[in-house]
Amino acid sequence: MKLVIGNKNYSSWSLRGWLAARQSGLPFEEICVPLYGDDWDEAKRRDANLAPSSGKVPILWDGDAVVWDSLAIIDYLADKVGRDRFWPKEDAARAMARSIVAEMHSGFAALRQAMPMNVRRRVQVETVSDAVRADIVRILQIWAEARARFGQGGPFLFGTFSAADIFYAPVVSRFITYGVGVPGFATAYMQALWEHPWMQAWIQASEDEEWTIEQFEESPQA
Ligand SMILES: N[C@@H](CCC(=O)N[C@@H](CS)C(=O)NCC(=O)O)C(=O)O
Repeated sequence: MKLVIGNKNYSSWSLRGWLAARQSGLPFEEICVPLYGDDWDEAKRRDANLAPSSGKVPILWDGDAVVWDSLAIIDYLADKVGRDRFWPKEDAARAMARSIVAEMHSGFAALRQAMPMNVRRRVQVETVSDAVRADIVRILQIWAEARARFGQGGPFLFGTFSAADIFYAPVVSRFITYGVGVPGFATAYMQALWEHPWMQAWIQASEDEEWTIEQFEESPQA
């Protein structure tokens, strides 16, 4: 398999696709492309197979099969290696995990726009808009419920590492790098996720990257 991803420091959807590929346990080759610059547009023009359809990353190639969306990548890999590797076994837990992953996939636009993922960055956000605050409150509510109802088996949202953690990993990065204050239970969860060996590998690679994208280095918007 081949996984096309963007700059590790900035590309939150790539992080999800990459964690999904790691979670599958299958071997894959990683193709990292610099996003948002002329290089990326040029690369897409040169190689129509690089980013078919949406022109966005992550993209998983498995022989002739191509999957161009992070959630579809999880579904595709779960079909290949078994649902239990990605989703909780128990119905009530899996129902919630599926719902919160879908909620992340289709929502939280205010948070995403105001605090774009930037793994290397450390800033202290002083004020946030009502819309961003509402997103943060909703995420903390989701984490609290998942941890309280289903988190007994380990430090992650549903105990063991799952698709839910894959989808909320970029949020953990944002909360850390923008200095978002969170309650103790959330700090413990964020620490467990941040210290996960795959996250540590991604963080290290982000720090080693030389690309800088100016629009994501500007002061966070309230
Ligand atoms: N819904 C898509 C979103 C993918 C997406 O927006 N990717 C961004 C990078 S994080 C991208 O490729 N941007 C580059 C572009 O739009 O040219 C998914 O879940 O994978």
